Amino acid sequence: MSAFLWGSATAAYQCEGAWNEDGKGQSNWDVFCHSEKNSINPATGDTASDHYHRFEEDLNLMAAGGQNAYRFSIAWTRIIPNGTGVVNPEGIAHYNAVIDACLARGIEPVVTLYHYDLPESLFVAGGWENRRTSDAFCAYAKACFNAFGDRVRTWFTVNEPNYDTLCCYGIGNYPPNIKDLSRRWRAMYHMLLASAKAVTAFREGAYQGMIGLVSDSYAIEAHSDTPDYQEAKRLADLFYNRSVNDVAVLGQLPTELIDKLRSEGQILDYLLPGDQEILAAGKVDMLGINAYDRMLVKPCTTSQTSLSTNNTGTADSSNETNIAGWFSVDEDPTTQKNAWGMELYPKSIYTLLHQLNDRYPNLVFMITENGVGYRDQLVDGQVHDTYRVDFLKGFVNWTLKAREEGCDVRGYFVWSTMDLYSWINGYAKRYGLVYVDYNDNCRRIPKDSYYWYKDTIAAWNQKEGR
Ligand code: BGP
Repeated sequence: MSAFLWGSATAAYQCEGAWNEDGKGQSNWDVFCHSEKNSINPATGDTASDHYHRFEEDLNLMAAGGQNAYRFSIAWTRIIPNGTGVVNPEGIAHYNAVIDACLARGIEPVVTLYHYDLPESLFVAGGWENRRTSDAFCAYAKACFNAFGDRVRTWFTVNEPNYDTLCCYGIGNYPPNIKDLSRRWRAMYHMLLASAKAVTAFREGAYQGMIGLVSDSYAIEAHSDTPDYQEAKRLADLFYNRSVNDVAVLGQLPTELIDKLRSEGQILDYLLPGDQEILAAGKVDMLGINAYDRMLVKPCTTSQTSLSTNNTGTADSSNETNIAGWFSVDEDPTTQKNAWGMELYPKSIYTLLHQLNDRYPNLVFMITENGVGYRDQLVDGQVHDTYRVDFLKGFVNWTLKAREEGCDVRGYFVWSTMDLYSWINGYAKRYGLVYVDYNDNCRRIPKDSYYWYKDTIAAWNQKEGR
């Protein structure tokens, strides 16, 4: 059996910079971050962590830290700058260099095709609300399989269809900044359709390796077990988890979801004849799980849907989720949280893995992201992020326990490899194992968590006799 993947993860827009170099087209995030709509933390990814120019240095640090895998995303706008049409050879050359640099260091490249950044031309034509985007994505995916499929063995189609579309069309903090969940369901459906089409193209091309989708899945819990709380849990599971995972893993949109949306009067005219076959053919080989926190839910008592999120890391801002007719997100005053209100609750990964394993027996899992944001401080050339070590240690231990108990987890990736742009939160919210000194030419400084991770991987290898 191949080695367990111990790695870390990034996404193109968040770390690459070089936003207008080597023939790259503009993405919706380039345009949004350059606009006045980007008002909460008006930072851009223009330079970001300068990873585009420094990937070798970053890979050297990964290799020196014992990491044997790197999850990164490809910027669609570097490969097909206008979204459809001509392939940009400089974009292909860049990712060839990244992939080759991984392999030269014994690092398995784990590629995500889509991580939030959509070519602007497709975005103005309706983005994911437009079904044609799913065909454009499939053509882009084929270009990537064709160029990199001889070396990349682990692929993911789309990152977080749930969270991304919830921010784009529910909370409204990501472009196109809409607050209308009916539009969210449409966009998410097309993303899932796009993923299924790409999975089929991967199989038809007979490429080696595995392909999956990355899902932000949640352990759904509640303070009470009364029937109304049980119903809130069922609906939250449908809303966050099954709406994505059933489609990716079982190849079908849950009937309960279709019924629920219809009962709200939504017109599901985007469900077309023939789609069921597309979804059924495009079932994934594995599910990537981005694990940050659980969902503690309760019955919804408001008649208005309201969604907000804390993008400032201050008490002036809050996280609120009330989905009318579905559920509300509850709070546990006894658990610790970071400044952005995220619960620090490592056991959630154990509960989640078992919940998913019960629902989808024998499914292969990969923890594609796990991490915590803090305003880390560089003091005397060091970053003592003991809070992050505690958090990650808890998640690793609970993941391995679930694995020992039969959940087929094949890898674990810390979010993030180094500090990078945090969507809307700017650069103050840091996740990296490596500190990026934005005031000093993006100098890299490994944090305590980097060394902890290195030791953890070394201990694992020793135990496994590697
Ligand atoms: C996930 C995304 C990542 C990353 C992470 C941290 O949802 O896949 O891209 O950003 O969350 O979230 P944030 O940066 O919003 O704090």
